[in-house]
Amino acid sequence: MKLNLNAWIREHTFHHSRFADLAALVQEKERQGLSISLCIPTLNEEKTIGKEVVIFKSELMHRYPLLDEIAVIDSGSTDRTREIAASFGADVYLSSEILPHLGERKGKGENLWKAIYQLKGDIIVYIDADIKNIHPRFVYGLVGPLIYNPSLKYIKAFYDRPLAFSQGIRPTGGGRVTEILVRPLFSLFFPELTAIIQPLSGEYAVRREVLEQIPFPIGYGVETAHLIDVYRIYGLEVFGQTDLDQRVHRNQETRALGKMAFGILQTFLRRMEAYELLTPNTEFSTILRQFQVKEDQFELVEYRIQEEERPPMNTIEEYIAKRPTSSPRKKRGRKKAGSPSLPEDA
Ligand SMILES: Nc1nc2c(ncn2[C@@H]2O[C@H](COP(=O)(O)OP(=O)(O)O)[C@@H](O)[C@H]2O)c(=O)[nH]1
Ligand SMILES: [Mg+2]
Repeated sequence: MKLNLNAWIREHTFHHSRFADLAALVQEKERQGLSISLCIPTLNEEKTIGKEVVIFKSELMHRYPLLDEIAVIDSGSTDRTREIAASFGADVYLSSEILPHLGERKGKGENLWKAIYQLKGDIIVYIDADIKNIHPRFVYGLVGPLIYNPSLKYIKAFYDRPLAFSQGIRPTGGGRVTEILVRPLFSLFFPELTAIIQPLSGEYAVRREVLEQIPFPIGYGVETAHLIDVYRIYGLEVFGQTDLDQRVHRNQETRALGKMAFGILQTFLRRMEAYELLTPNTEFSTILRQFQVKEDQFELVEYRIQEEERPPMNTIEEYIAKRPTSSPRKKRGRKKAGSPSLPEDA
């Protein structure tokens, strides 16, 4: 399949500065009669939640009424997260108290799902609570494309545009789990989704009509599931992505990334099954798509990687003819040449 994603990337990739005229943004939002809710999922985020709430409330509610609602949905923090968020004026909910008869699940995705029920906005914007360099752009950069483009429905954040080094271009894109797991999987089975620079970013703005019709993994699979399911319903055209410059947040250690990858794989494999994407004769794509930065621009690069396989040597005629004969004792119980050489189940 010949796939050219560059036109999509040009038209659907924004920089937050395009939406920095907040008076104009609010005017257009009000003209359309849209309402917008912010959801911040939390678990023990007392260090960062206060500043997030203060900045969004003062800039995007009082000064420019872009947000109609600021909600913190908490997974049962044992620190002062809920108390601090409430003291700065957020609506604070315990995830377990929303739709309580459906039982309690632990994980970020659970809170994002409960937000659809609890919050009122036509658009919901999700922002992680552990961002250390918070700024109003995290919100207006994501809702801006939805306000100005009625055909867009799902806007993802990306960040950390890296610099081109003198010895070449530093390859970039997402974090480690994105580059090692999600991008190769998308390259194989959903090549168009490789146009999304950071598929696992925790910040996105979405229209309610989309959120209410897709399932939500409760843990780390939620972003991957969203991309696949929204893509299957609407195609790539409804997605957009916004460069939010730098984001500083907690860094996870490698073992935590393993847990994240494990959840993502479960989510992914379930979709492979549901969409019947893997059958005995599935042809794999051999193009891996990554991003690199060239002259300060993101550029999609393609690598053809074909992992061909050689058969077991004991199926090769020439090998069978010259194979050294082993000693009689060793020979007992051995399989005939040509039979599968993998160990059998015990
Ligand atoms: N890990 C985790 N995060 C949660 C949970 N509930 C809410 N969160 C919030 O989800 C957001 C993302 O979590 P984080 O650990 O930073 O994930 P990462 O940014 O993908 O590495 C943060 O705001 C957390 O406070 C939960 O049960 N587990
Ligand atoms: Mg984080």
